[in-house]
Amino acid sequence: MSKLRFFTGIQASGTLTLGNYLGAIYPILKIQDECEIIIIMIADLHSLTVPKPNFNYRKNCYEIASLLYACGLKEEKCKIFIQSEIKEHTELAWLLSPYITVGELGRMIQYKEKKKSEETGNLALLSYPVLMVADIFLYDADLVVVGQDQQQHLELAKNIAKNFNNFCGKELLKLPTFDIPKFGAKIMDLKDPTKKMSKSGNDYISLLDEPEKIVKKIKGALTDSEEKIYYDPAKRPGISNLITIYALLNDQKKEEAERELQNSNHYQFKLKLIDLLNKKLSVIQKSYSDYFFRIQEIVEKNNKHLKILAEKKMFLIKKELKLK
Ligand code: AQP
Repeated sequence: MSKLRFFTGIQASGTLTLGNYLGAIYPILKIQDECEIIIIMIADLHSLTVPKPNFNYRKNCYEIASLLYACGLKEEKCKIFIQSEIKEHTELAWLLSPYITVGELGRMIQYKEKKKSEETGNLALLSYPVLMVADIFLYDADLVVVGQDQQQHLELAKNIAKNFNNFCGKELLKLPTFDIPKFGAKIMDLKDPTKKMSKSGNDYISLLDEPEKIVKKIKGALTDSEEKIYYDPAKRPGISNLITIYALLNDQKKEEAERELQNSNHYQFKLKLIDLLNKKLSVIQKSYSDYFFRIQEIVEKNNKHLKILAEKKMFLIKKELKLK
């Protein structure tokens, strides 16, 4: 296989969770060696759609970047950068805005949901998918990986690219392969396993949680009254979520995990899971401290590297639109 240019993004909206790790970082680790370059954007601008008073976005970006490297992404290959440092993202979003209607944006499920919880649908909540589309096309990526809940935004990205390329009469925006990880793509909340585990929620596992916190959180995770351990997300969302986590951390298929756990009760299963999680997290946490110490320097170097690619792409686009 020829070497891929990979792109993905992570919002700067809090500390990374086990959901981010298993749903987003883990799949990247698996394909790391097949990629020529892995571009990971820390999306601080996207996080602004829901303003958080006193939240230190920049510190959070450095924390996330350190954690990503600590999870095993290789510094030489993986270029983690900060979105707001590269002005071409917002500039391209503006240039692409005429190729989508307000009606289409208003139909985005995420917008409708966030609008409900924020009461007022601000303009950024409505228009942020266009910024996401700009992020995607700025680096001519071959492969773009996003979470399950972004499916609808990918369709939007394809439409905008089609409209824009039609207008230009050439394929200026290169359509990448889009991928959404399947099994384990959605890790659920521990107390309410019908909801996604989120860093802005209350019941997540942080990659920086100490062992005692892990014990407390896993012991307190909602399960059900049936003792037997088996996977059935529709009827048994709690236990199925824990099986998913266990299987992914162990590099097993869920059937293998089920077989291994068939003679355990809930209590024994939870103890095994606590042990496994603490082992994984202690390795990540140790490496995190080393990275955090020098992350600013690494990220600044990456920002410069990506800025060159973004500028080249913008030059071509602006030339096509007779802005150059
Ligand atoms: N629970 C999850 N299970 C699997 N994958 C997840 N991801 C996030 N939560 C889970 C994946 O992590 C990547 C980065 O996500 P993000 O930070 O950009 O945004 P998000 O999906 O909105 O993540 P959060 O934690 O839920 O953030 P907040 O609370 O700020 O909205 C994506 O690939 C995502 O799918």
